[in-house]
Amino acid sequence: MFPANLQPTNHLQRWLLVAPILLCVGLLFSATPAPALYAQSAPAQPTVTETIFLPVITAAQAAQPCVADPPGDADDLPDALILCSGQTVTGAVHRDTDRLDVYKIYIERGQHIELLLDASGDGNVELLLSPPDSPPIGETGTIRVSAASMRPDNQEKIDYIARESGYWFVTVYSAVGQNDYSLAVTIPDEPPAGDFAIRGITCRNFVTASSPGWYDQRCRPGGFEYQITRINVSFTKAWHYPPILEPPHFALEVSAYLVQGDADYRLFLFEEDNWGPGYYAFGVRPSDGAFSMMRIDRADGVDTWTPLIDWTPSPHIRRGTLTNRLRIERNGAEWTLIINGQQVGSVTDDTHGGTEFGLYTRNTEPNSIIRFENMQYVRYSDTGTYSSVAANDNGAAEAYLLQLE
Ligand SMILES: [Ca+2]
Ligand SMILES: [Ca+2]
Repeated sequence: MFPANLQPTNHLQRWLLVAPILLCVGLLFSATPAPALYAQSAPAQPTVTETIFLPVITAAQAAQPCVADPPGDADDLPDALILCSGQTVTGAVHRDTDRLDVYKIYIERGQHIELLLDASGDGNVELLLSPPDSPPIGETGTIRVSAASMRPDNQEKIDYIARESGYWFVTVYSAVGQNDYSLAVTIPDEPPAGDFAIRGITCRNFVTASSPGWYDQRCRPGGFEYQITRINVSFTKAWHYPPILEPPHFALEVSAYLVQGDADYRLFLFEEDNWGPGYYAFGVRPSDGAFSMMRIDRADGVDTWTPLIDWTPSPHIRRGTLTNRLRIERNGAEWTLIINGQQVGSVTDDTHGGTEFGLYTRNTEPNSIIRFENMQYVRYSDTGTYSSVAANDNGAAEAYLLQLE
């Protein structure tokens, strides 16, 4: 069922490496006389202390070659074609005659994956990422999805951290019409973080609210995107509930894009409640490709904005309505700021602590629409409270069932 280069072979390779070690250990123990546990009168056996160095072979050293499948046409998950990092594949999907092309790629738990889909045609193509144990789409027409890019145009982008190791499925889906596409896949050549928990954040944990003439904010159908419509020129702070950040060491990621108008989009982090002593805001201004990191201190109801990094252009920011991925990593007072996988800055500041975060946007044109999607929270295991978080938050349950229409 599986080609020779699939993960079971990798498991086999690891066992071939580990088995001799276990055999040596087993022989060592079998050669040791049984301890006289109950022979109280027996003299104690002399203890021979000898240090034995066993070779340590880690999985990371057993590099697995990735061999891509030849070009083809797969329409469901069991037939998915293997992709490798660095590869770009081309294809075509049509709403009526061939609406799905399905690929898969091996990702280690904790690795990032970046998928870029660029399509042309008269339709609308979407990009979906499904976890390793996803069932076939089959007759149901539903697919399990952990991350999705469903923009109104054909410039789809997914950045995601794998919650588990395995073959993740990448589906190109024509929602409308005929689309020729190219799909580029990149797994950055960086080791996964040591010990961490990952939690997908559903947009349903953000407030649904509307005020005529001012704003409208809500989760979009499908559950993947949170949309803020800024009707007049002002700003919106939408905060996640319940509080989930666990200082001191965590990271928060979100993808965002402008649908229309002109606005920035940011992550903001704060303590206590939104109207407490202050907060931080890290974000992108897509009109001119700039980012900033601000600290906002509140006293007597007045906010004072202090730029830790003032608006700075970055070549890593995609402009206009294209999707950008924001990542903020905080370890105590140390902050690392990353956009589209590239570090753009770092600051040191611990004026404000906090366990809460939200999404922020400030528009300069009326009727601006901003969408946030594929939010992830990473908790690093710097404290003993980690393990229970990991057990709860790495399950495949954090995927949505999407009905393909
Ligand atoms: Ca197909
Ligand atoms: Ca689209």
